[in-house]
Amino acid sequence: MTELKGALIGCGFFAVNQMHAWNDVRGAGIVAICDRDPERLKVVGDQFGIDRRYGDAEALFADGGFDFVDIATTVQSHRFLVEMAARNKVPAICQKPFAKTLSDAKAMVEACRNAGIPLMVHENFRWQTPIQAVRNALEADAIGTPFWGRFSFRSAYDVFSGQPYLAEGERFIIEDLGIHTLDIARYILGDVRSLTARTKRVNPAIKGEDVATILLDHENGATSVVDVSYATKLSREPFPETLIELDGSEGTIRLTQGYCLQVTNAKGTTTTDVSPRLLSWASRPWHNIQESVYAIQQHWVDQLERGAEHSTSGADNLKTFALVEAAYDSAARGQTIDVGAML
Ligand code: NAD
Ligand code: 89V
Repeated sequence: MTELKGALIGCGFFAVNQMHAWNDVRGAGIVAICDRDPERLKVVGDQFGIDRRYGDAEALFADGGFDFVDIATTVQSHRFLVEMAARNKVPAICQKPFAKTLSDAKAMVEACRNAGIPLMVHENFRWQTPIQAVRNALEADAIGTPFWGRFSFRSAYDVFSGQPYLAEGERFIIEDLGIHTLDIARYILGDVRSLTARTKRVNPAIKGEDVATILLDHENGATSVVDVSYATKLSREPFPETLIELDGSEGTIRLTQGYCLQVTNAKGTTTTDVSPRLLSWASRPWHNIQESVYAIQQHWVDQLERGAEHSTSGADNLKTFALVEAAYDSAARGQTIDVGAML
């Protein structure tokens, strides 16, 4: 198999995971990197032995010599860089949050569609081993038709030391973390018709909201709650686990802390350890996220080879991003939002 050549733009905190994962992925490798911060360019270039280094994305594209671009910058530059990839007809992966606004996200999908290039959003949480296990149990018809769900991420983990920008934005937990939880809710229970949200800021040292509770009406008639918090001090810190409860016509699924999956139905209850693997370069407690980075990047290569759409394509992610915008809108206006009308 010919190895696909990739270029990575943005060599910050999270990109290091992406670079490790590219080393492990079958069928692709990174040949060039770009960051406007020379220090980050040097740190990542030296760590991963990449000689082709650029301080400017235009110069990177002008030199070319790669089959895809992996955009790992923060959200402010996503539209600009995805549109640059489209102009250069280079398939692109873009980190979450996909864009600042839904209209930007729609324009990015349109630009890539017009250019005829694949676009995948690096929405990796659905690729976590425990989330895949829940989806597999549902697909195996373990609990019949699900009618209710809860997708919960409650923590007091200090995310601000690694990602200081998270303390500075007007928007915080829904845009950064809830976006993953909302995507998991869609992945498990299907698309959403309408949504109602409430938010709070508990930590006085940050600008945005750090608590959100979101009620989702799914198109298939199921109801779910997405609840996320970075202000929840527990005896055993669960970061970065998403806990899931699903009730179905024939049984229940519970994904509890410690990566424990419990399925109850007429046959009884089975309990399975669905812990993620600790990859050679990973470290606890991040290993759950790190393994999913590897999984989504392998999926990128596999789908390119098959010529098939990616699970978290730009078009798919519009439906998750709409939930983010709807949640902020609902919390601000105290109203239920018709999500279908936004798409
Ligand atoms: P960061 O600030 O540490 O790194 C971003 C890097 O991009 C910086 O080094 C910056 O100099 C560079 N950059 C910004 N604009 C650029 C441009 N136009 N051209 C070249 N370089 C540019 O941020 P981070 O914490 O690594 O986060 C990056 C993205 O990853 C964010 O969107 C964040 O939400 C996302 N993220 C995703 C996950 C996940 O699990 N999917 C986890 C953490 C962060
Ligand atoms: O996954 C993320 O997007 C991260 C974190 C887990 C810290 O919220 O920003």
